[in-house]
Amino acid sequence: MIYMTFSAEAARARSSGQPLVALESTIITHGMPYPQNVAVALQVEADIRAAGATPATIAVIEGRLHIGLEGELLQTLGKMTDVAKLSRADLAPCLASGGTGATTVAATMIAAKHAGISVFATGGIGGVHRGAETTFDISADLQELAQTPVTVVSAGAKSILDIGKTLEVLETLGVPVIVPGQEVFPAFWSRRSPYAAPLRMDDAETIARAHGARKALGLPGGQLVANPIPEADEIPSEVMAPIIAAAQMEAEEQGITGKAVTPFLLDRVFKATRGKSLRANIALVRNNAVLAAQIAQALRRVST
Ligand code: PSU
Ligand code: MN
Repeated sequence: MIYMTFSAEAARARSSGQPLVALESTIITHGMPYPQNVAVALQVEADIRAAGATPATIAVIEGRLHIGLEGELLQTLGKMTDVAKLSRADLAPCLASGGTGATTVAATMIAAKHAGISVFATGGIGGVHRGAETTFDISADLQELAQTPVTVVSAGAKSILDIGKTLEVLETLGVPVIVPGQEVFPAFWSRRSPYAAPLRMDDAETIARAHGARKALGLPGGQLVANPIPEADEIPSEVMAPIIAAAQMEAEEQGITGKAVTPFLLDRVFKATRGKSLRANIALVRNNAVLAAQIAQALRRVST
């Protein structure tokens, strides 16, 4: 038995068939420092409302799966320093043991599906880490995209990952990777990576129709939308490359493994750029929230 708690606005949207957009909580607890994390989470929720949809930030609090964090919950979560990071493997055990944790892309997709939400906005997804040929470090996010029918709007993948290998795995898993407005796959802080966009779709309507067509074909899994960061907020990849390389080296030297790798790298990069990367991160998440709200609305139009 899973105890789900909907925020009042999420419950209202659900019962009246209004478009909902899911948001993850690992980006709050492990992706950005306090207090900016809470401010950004609230801002992104406001952006979704302004764009005509209802936000639902997802987390597990004391054994309950929360779809929408109300009142002080977001603040409390954002302040916690050793909160668990829940991916696919961790979600059920955390619920069963009455624990508290933040959901990754994979776990947020599972929760969103469970709550009847088809669209989810975030910053970056997990993927194939550099050196995965020896570490085998491949995020469960990729498998989830292959199995769970949620369209995830990201800004591509950070170059803490091996973007080429990440795209190869997504192709093997049969996940549609859609880039709006350009022929090149974006690299999170920068609009361009060296890799071509597997698919290009320039409007929310088409992305929503593709989501529906996949379902109609009886195919499991979702879609990954890789939305380029707005031009004004971009950081050139030459600036980020040495910082990422240094962070990577440090992770190796300190023997960081498993689920600690991504948070470790993100933290090092934020510190090394003195907040510049945080500003870019905020801009791209807000940009993704607006596109996700448009897709959620389009989904409602194309499926009725
Ligand atoms: N990449 C980012 N920012 C993030 C994450 C990844 O650029 O905040 C978080 C997301 O929650 C993602 C998770 O689902 O890290 C992936 O972790 P792992 O690599 O351990 O699967
Ligand atoms: Mn990993």
